[in-house]
Amino acid sequence: MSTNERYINPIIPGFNPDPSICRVGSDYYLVTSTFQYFPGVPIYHSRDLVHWDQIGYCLTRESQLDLEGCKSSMGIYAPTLRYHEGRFYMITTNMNSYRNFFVWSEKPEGPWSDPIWLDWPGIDPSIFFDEDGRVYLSGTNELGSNEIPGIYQAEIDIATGNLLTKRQLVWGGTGAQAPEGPHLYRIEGMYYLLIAEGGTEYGHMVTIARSKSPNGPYESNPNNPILSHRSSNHAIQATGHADFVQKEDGSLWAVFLGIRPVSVPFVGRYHHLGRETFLAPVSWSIENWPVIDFRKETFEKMQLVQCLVESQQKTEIDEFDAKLLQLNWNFLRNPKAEDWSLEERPGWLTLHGSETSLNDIGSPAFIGRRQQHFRCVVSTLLNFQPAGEGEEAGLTVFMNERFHYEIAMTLDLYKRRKVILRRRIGSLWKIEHEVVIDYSTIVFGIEADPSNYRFFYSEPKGPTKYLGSGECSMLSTEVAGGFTGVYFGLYATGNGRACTVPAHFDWFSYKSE
Ligand code: 6LW
Repeated sequence: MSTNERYINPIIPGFNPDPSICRVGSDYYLVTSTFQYFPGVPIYHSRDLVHWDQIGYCLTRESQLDLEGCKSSMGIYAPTLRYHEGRFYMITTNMNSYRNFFVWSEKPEGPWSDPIWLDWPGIDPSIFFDEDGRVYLSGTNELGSNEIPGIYQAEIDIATGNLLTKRQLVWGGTGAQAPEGPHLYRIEGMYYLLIAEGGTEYGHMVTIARSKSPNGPYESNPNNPILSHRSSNHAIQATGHADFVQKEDGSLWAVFLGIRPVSVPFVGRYHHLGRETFLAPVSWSIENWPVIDFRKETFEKMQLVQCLVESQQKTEIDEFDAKLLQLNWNFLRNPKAEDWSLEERPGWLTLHGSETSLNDIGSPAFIGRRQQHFRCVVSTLLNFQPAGEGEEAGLTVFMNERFHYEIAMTLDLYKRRKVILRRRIGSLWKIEHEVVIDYSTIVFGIEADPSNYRFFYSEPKGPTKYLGSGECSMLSTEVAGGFTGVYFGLYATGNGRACTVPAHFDWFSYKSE
């Protein structure tokens, strides 16, 4: 692909922030942050920088990723992915314990090593392998301390994780808030330190400094930022937190995060799909500074207009007949083995609702996948015969434990089965509609457009009945806060006590328009 060819951005739609990328031969690998979700840090593969397939996760074991009690939007923050002499390294912070660590693997699809813990504060750790064999660790100031905000660096022994030199401030950025997300590169004999500033919201930007030595002093680019959509009416906002990759042809490309807000006229802008991964070419100024080329002229070439209508289309039907869960499913925090099974009823996903509900900072019986398209329809077939008070199973659109909507089956006071549509928005929650049913096998679905979710159900092969709707904006980051995006999830819960019966899901379908 050259800069003249068209491609669709975002290259990885849906909640996929803080991308970090590396190339090995003609293969590209990319990782993103995952916060309270498990497994952690998906690893994507591409041959052309545009089409990406997930090939695994870096953090698949509790020994690598302890999310016990993890608050939403804590857990795994911005990772960095690098390859050196036959090994992939992924370094990140687990904000649940506020500790930095790396894992390594010879195979990007995993399994990855146990964590090598670092005596290193701050967030957004990154590593750089220099040509002379030295390895540099960089990251932010220690949050909540008196350290001067900026990028700190030290040499590290990559075999042990021990620091070899004293941690020192190398660049404070251009003076905007939250200098973070550093990555160091050596390009034609110069060291370039790429960082994010301004915070990950609408003021986000990418800035750069350079030095003849990895230890500095660093000279700030007089034309910083090299990417920002702050104060613009660009359809893609909050662009920042970039990483560079060089193609085999020598051209430089950047991956970075951005958001696609939906405007509600005279009310505000809301994004509910989370921060997504974008791609743009990098050009060089005559003074040898890189510029991320995401201007209006290249906008057309990249079909960014189209991406606002939709991302790359997708139809996925999971019949739950494989031995392992498909890679796109995530749990909330560390799942309990007894809560879910693909074997109990072969060809079905079985969830054993526990006392933990979708309202808890815990691990309910839940599997979810990202909403990646504004316009899409998800549906599932559930077989469930709730027997006790509070037992419930269904389909949720989930931002976090305080912001979620669900269509579900439960019992009414007379122990009759009923379908409910519940919406929880912060401290407010309400069952908006309920309908008594006399069957126990039911299709639940959600139709999404950029502004609304419409909830429907049907008896298998029966007519579709709409139960109501809810605004997407109420599940957006602007309302719900945090760093994640919306998931569609299958779940079961006993709402305070364990369910006496399992919930069986025969299939799950995700169709973008
Ligand atoms: C991440 C920081 C950021 O650690 O948001 O956009 C934080 N940048 O670099 C969480 O994703």
